[in-house]
Amino acid sequence: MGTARMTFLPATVTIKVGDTVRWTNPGIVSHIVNFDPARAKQAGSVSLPAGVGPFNSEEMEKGDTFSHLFTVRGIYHYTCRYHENMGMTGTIVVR
Ligand SMILES: [Cu+2]
Repeated sequence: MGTARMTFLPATVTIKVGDTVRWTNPGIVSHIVNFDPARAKQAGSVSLPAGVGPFNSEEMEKGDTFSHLFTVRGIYHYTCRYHENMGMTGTIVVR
């Protein structure tokens, strides 16, 4: 038993163009990595650099991974579709 940690770790990651980020769900609570502003609970909580289309993971259960190749510079703010209101948000900075 214990308290689930609804967070992305680390919350902010800085990478270079052409790098791939991989998310892993180590816990029993399902998550969806959400880079789609239309699916954000609060306006502005998801934002992408100009010209970047929305994307997201499938539902991630324990042990599932999701990878994305970042090809456009800029700042990406993303959320967990389920736990945005619990503060489960993150930032990818692509330089
Ligand atoms: Cu979540």
